[in-house]
Amino acid sequence: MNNNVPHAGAVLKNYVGGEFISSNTLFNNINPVDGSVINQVAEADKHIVDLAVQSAKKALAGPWGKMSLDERCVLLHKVADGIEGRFDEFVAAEMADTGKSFFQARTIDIPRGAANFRAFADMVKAQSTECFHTDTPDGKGALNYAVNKPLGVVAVIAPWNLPLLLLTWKLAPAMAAGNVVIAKPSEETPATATLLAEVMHEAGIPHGVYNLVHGFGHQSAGEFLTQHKDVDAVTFTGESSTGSAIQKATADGVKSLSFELGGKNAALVFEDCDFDEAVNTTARSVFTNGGQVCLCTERVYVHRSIFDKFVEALKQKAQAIKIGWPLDEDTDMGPVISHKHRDKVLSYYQSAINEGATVITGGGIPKFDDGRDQGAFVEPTIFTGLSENAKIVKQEVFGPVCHITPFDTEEEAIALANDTHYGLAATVLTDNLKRAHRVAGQMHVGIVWVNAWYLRDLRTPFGGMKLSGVGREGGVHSLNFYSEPTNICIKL
Ligand code: NAD
Ligand code: 6OH
Repeated sequence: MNNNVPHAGAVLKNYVGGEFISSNTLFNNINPVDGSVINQVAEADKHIVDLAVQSAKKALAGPWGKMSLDERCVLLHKVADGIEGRFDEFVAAEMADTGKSFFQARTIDIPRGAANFRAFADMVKAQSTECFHTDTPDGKGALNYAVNKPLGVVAVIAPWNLPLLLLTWKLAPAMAAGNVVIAKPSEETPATATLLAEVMHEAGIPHGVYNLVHGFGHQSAGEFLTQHKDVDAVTFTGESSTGSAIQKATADGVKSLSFELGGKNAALVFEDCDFDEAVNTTARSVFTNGGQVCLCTERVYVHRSIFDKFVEALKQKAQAIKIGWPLDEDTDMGPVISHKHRDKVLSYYQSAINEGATVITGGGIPKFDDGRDQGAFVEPTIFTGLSENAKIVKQEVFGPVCHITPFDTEEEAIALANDTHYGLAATVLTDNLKRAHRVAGQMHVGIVWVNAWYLRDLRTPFGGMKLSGVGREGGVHSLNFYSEPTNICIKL
């Protein structure tokens, strides 16, 4: 299974100041498809994290801080070239760590890793700064203009669901804006961040600009980073509760924070939708990546006049999902990330059943009669019949599951969709243009898709309201977060 996986059987090291370094503590990196050990990972202790921070500071004061914007952008394009040049290795590493399908890794995760570097290298060159002419009593005036400076040492803490995509989504703008970075990938998915260190090295990124520390959150590399006095900013994607812990840990140091957190996203399916398209889009939004995308739909609200027909059609889609080995061309869905996460997803399935849900399909573990029975698979699952207060309707599951509720009026649908502590994304399915604008404008979320899902333009604002995040990234929002403007006022 792991034969073509880069560094299979070896130790994945930290990358600090341009050197790959091991540590005294190793942990196993597990393939969730069959529970096998892919390789071991060197956990960074406090000393290694401190070395990374000091190397980063040195690079900022040295070659990276002195480099012209043009030179920096050329290097970022070289990093994108490097990812593309080692494309198959990145795909194999991401598939082994996550169990995601070959199709998804090669069409979404890894291409976006390269695209993030290209996009922000181009966007930073097009960035302008503010300029104001100011009247003064002597009539001669003053000129105000802002210059952008990097924040400094930026800790980038990433989750396991889209490992390279989400790490580079933050690394690329941070580096484009001139910062030095310390990447902390999830302990579940250390491989592509390590390959990226090799690419950075080969591309000629000056030593200390990109540092990589492996480990966990609590009392490990994650906390050592957020508590480090010389880390100037923390940019984090992950669970809302972890965001809260990081907010507490960074409070004394008053660091800049950007958080992309969890979601409990709704899809609103109106009676005037293109029915087949609405079913296809909803199936994609519920089951892509085994439901392990923060933007996935977990609550579906369907107009009562088409409810039964829609539930039946989505059931057919769920039952047609091919679950299996990542390398099989026809595999649609792999396992969830780990046995621990599978237990969590299954406990939500059980709570739905205990609360009286109707199981439309799924609800358990698929049986294969081969090595996959040792993996972390769960069935794509659809429930109906629960009240809006049921646990599975309120809390983020992060698995291939949704609950479907009927509604009668547009007002009711909007109220149901907004009745959540989260506020990341919503999907509106209707062919009525006025309704599309009216409903989309009333969603309390950062992103609304109308007749689409996960259609991304990297220039657009991206982020969440309420428990789903703090701030926005994407386009100028990213560049602004990763920069500090200094205003210069010149008396004329
Ligand atoms: P997680 O919060 O458990 O872990 C994310 C990262 O934080 C990991 O690298 C982990 O090691 C680290 N970490 C954990 N505790 C820490 C601490 N106390 N201090 C510092 N670092 C710590 O999240 P996960 O389980 O890896 O990812 C799934 C979650 O991420 C879901 O809730 C999902 O909705 C969310 N997510 C959100 C977005 C978004 O853009 N809004 C994108 C992807 C995932
Ligand atoms: C959450 O799991 C997915 C987030 C996606 C992005 O941040 C992106 O830029 O596509």
